Amino acid sequence: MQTLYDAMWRELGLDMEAHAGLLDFLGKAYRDIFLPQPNRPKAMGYFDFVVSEIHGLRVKELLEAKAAGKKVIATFCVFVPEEVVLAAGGVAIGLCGGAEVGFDKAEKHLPQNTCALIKSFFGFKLARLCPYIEVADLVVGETTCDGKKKAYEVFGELAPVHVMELPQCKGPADRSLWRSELGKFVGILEDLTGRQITAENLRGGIATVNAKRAALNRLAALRAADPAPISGLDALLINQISFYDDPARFTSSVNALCDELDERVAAGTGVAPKGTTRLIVSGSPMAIPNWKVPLAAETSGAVIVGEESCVGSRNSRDLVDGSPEDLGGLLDSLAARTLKIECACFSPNPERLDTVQSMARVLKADGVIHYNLLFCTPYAAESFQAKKALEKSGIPLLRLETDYSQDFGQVKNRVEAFVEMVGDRE
Ligand code: BJ8
Repeated sequence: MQTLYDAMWRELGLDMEAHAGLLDFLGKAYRDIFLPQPNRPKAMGYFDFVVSEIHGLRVKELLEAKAAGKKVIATFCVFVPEEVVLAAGGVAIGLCGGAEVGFDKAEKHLPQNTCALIKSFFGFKLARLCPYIEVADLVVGETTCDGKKKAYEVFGELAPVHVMELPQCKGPADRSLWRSELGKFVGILEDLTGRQITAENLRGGIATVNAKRAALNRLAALRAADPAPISGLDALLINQISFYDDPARFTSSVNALCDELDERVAAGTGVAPKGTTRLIVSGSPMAIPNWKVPLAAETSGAVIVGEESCVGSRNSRDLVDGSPEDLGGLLDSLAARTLKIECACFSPNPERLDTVQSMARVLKADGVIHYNLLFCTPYAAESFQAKKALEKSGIPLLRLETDYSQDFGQVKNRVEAFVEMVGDRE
């Protein structure tokens, strides 16, 4: 079937047949998973629309931005600061990486036992299925886990890549290394865009991204209510969309949704009855269309009320202090904020365990699903510490390891048993 965007996709060099198949699959999955949810907030209509245009309208907007002289910067990690991209007059987008596509091609460049997220972003590029990567002027990577840092070396042969060196610890020398990497990033973007980054335009970038984070935090806080005013599936979707939608439009849409949720909370209306088993998901990030775990939980009699994840609270919790007057001070603030992120790539990383426990308390969670992408060693290793720490506080934790394969049945069985066990304790 011919679509509005065929000419655009063809020009971007996508594999038209495979891409049509991917969009069909995605559209069907979305219709089956999201639309039948009971009592969805009306304001989810905006996000339904964004997903329906996932490779359409937003890509067209990016091409228009490029025609107007802007640069598109593609990222894969919350350590790459969108604020600096905005200050340079650019647009930041997260890349496709949540589906099992092109793995056969990716495995010609990467070991088979690489996590699905990494294989997916390679697969999308090699199978010519991601319009975002084709639009991007620069991919910015980071030295987080071993899988990613080695993958970027190879990815540099496929697209222009800049890698930021992220330290593995958070001592004074590590902080100064990261601060200098931010300074280097400023120079790279100035060269690419021809626009000088000043205190004024960086403060503007910080304000835009802070507003986006504040809206996401408002949404996160509303989920403490019982009954939960929004499903975990919808909340995860919103966090996923935050990586590629226009930031100002996204922020106002999240705030509009929160206005509706305020009313729901006041009226005691929710997506599941009061007293439904409440769970938090913690661990590796979930990129679109990775919806397996919340789907399993929310079709097993539980509701997800929080995500301790980079597609979740790790991305939004802390704001950047935009008060320093000069560029150096603002970059210091930015560096300080990013180094609060509790990625399992840091060693040691005890703050993450504190965060999971405090989220469980604040959101009144009955249990935690520790979600781990297969072959993601940093989060797999921390899952043992997380289990010990949470069980000490009386909160059960399920260690769940999966990938992007068709194992929904097994995942569902394990989650169902966990929900039943947690429910029996209440
Ligand atoms: S700050 S979590 S976004 S690195 S799942 S590729 S860790 S093997 S994505 Fe991440 Fe930044 Fe950290 Fe967040 Fe490696 Fe694990 Fe794969 Fe991962």
